Amino acid sequence: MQFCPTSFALSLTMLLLSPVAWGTVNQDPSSQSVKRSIQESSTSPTFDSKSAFNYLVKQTQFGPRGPGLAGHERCLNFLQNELKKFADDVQLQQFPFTLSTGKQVLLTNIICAFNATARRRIAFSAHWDTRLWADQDSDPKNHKKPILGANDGASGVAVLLEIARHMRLNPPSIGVDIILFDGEDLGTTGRPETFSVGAKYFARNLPPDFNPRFGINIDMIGDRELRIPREVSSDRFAPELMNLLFRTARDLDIPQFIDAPGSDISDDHLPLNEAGIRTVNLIDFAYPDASNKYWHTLADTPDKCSSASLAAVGRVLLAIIYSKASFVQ
Ligand code: 1BN
Ligand code: ZN
Repeated sequence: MQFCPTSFALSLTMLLLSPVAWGTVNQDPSSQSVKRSIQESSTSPTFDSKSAFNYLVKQTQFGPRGPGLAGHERCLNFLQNELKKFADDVQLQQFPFTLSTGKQVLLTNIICAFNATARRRIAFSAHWDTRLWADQDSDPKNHKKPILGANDGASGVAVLLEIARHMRLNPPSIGVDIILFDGEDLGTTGRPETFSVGAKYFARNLPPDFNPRFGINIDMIGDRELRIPREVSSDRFAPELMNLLFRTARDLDIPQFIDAPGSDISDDHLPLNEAGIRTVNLIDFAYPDASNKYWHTLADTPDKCSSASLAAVGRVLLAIIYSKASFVQ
């Protein structure tokens, strides 16, 4: 065999970049700029932000998607059909729940596997339901009306649908589980423990063999004025994963990730951590700014969101799937 200096250099670079074995290397070499540029030019996939934003708009076109509403049932059908095009396996986890109003509803978590036979797996999640009550709206007449949830509901799902579509076209070498939780937003304001009904049910009824190395939950990441700080409880549960996410964003020049502490938010990552799956939450809980004036109001509509914001998160998650996941011990 002839000696080829170019392929020798490439092999050496690959050897330097690849973790020796899964889980044994936790040093992300991305601070070394030469390696980084080689790595990203060869492996950093592109995230289709227009397609993602279409997914956001599509969900809102079903109307409010709170449990018991027509939009909830129609959106569930859409999500199931769309994910079946992309995933190896799609399962529904259904269970009854009684709302604070006394009404009985059926909740559905959607659980999908990509590269289903891979042993090394990671998980992504988002909630697909929207709040039944706009109880933070400035007009009290709206407090019992359901919200459209362009940001609070559709944004996280839009990014994960686009990632699912991407994985169909570019099969990852690791396994990826995507869970879309129902019933995240049924809680009573001021009682955070009453939220995340679907994620709690999932955590108490984990599918057999569900064992990802870590999880990343995304929520309220569509805000046009996106700023994602480090959610406080996530830094307690999985500081190395948080470091990797924020370092990846910095290396990719994604300014929407703010490497500074944010708030402590009760969200769907908490039940997963309680079930032993270390999971972080990427959330911008300042919609559109510190006033949070669009949160749980009728103003949570697509015009308050942007494709660039979805892409900021989508690009980081794709980098995790295709080149960075193995750096988490
Ligand atoms: C996030 C989006 N959450 C609800 N909609 C979680 C949450 C619960 C945030 C209680 C603050 C308080
Ligand atoms: Zn909400």
